[in-house]
Amino acid sequence: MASTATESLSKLDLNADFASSAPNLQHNLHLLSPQQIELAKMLLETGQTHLFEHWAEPGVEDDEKKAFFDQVARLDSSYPGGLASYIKTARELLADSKAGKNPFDGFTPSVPKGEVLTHGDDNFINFEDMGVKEARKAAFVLVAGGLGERLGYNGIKVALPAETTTGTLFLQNYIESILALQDASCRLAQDDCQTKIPFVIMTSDDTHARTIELLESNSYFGMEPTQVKLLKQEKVACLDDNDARLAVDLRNKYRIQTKPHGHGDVHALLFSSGILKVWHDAGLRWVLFFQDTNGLLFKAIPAALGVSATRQYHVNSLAVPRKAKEAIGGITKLTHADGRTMVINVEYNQLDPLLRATGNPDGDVNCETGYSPFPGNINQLILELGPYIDEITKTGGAIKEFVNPKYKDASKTSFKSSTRLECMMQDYPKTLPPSARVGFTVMDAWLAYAPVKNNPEDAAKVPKGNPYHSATSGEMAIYRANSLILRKVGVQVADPVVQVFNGQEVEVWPRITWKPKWGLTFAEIKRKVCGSSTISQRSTMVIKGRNVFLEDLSLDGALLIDAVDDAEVKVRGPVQNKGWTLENIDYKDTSVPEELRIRGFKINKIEQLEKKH
Ligand code: UGB
Repeated sequence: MASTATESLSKLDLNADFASSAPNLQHNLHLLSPQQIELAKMLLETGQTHLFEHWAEPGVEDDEKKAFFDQVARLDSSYPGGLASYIKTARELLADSKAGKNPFDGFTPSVPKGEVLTHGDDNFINFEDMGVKEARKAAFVLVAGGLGERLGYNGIKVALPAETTTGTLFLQNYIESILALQDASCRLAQDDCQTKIPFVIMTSDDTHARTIELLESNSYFGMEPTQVKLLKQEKVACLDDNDARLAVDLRNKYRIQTKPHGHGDVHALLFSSGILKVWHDAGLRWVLFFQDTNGLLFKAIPAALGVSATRQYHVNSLAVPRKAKEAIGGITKLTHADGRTMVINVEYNQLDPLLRATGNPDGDVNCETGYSPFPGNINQLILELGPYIDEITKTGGAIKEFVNPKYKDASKTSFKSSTRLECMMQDYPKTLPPSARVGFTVMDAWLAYAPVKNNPEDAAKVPKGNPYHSATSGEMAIYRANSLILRKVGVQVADPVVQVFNGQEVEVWPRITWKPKWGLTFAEIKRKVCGSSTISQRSTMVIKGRNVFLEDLSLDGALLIDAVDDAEVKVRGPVQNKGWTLENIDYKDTSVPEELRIRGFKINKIEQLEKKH
């Protein structure tokens, strides 16, 4: 025993020279495991000596020293290429940023051509039909690691109600929509289809535990727990200066400050989890990525998936007409002076400078249509699994990163606060070869996009005519979309009234909601509505069954229809009652729960007709 200890101590002495630049580390080396010593070497070689400046003598705070290396090991293993590669890339990107280098240098932007869909026409119906057929070969991936600082909500965003008429939560809506697609796709398949569509949720330390708790306390909203897999993203190290010196946590000198790396992490996580291969072996063909708070999303999914399958797109991004300066990226064709081209999202803060730098002195402005000529990226991506696996096997899922330091002054030598590298999932096509089939699909925003991102105060300041992207507008958009869809299938839905909630002027349509299994596609809704029905503006209608048929209904009040899947229910005749009303509340009124307060209204359930079957 004694001789082994002496041997290893003498080995350590021989090796300890590497730490001569960090005497405080050198004194503590005998506390470290061989793996930790390797990590220490890497830190010194990458110019991180300062991390050990505050280290105490052996015997003091030894547990903290070990915890420091646990953190370094985590940061190292969760980044493709390890921490050394992170620091190297950071130095390069910080140098480019200091030099004011434009990441799009040499590229000229132009408006790309994509598939533009019109809701409800034959083309749309055919794409939806194709999309539903393909859905049994799809897997869904929700990126939900973001805290939503712009929204300022204390809980996780997927736990917010998408609308408060039924109180359906975002996560619930997503799961019920995937299950409805699964059923519809299997029914079309006509074989003994037992497909369970896989659903991955990317979480982070900020959201992981609360996402599990939400799923478990709601029995996974009807999904089989084995269908759902959570992948947690790790944060990345913060950087203190242009030399990419890692930032020491001010609250604990044995920790490195960390911040989120962005939704681009999803690709590396899917790759390292091995799940893509499992999907491929199971015969899956598509991976659909989506974000945490878009209550309209699944109205767009069947048609978009149909476009991917028909056009054989390796990458298909969903887009909506974009208002200039709206905080969503613009899908742009970039042509390089050397002939290279790519169709890619240019993030909202980069589009304006890029346009100005390339001969468009007005920058990001609306054209004669009243919209930016660049379609707005809503960050819903459909990737074909085979080519996706081929690509990320090469890259390890690493996505091109960027850095956005806030400099103290024009010398760009120091930062106001530490920064870090970030990456975005929509930058995946940046490494693809020119032969890759990269396309996009544009749909109306009323149908496809109503995220909940802004807090009431910021939403109220959004320039007139631009979308609020608030809890208020997100909920109202669901009622508007459902009303417009019912109008298209022949229901006379009354015009909306304009009301102001939390300082935002919104159209209030009848509060019409349905479960995804009732109306997944336009054709299905059309099949379930016949005769001549009317719905007044002050009405509320909730459809919970699958086989509910509206026939000559005249609704002026609140009607709730709940039916088991097998029951065929016909809803007819006049229904009139006092109904449900909207009552204004102020977002500052803390006596009201936060998830209601951020909308600026609550629903008073005065009188309703309930039909249960
Ligand atoms: N997210 C993570 O899972 N992890 C992270 O580290 C960060 C975020 P934001 P953002 O469609 O509306 C995006 O913050 O990044 C999740 C596109 O980049 O809501 O400002 C997070 O939980 C932009 O091009 O959005 O902007 C959430 O689900 C535009 O398309 C998602 O990532 C815009 O979204 C997005 O995070 C949009």
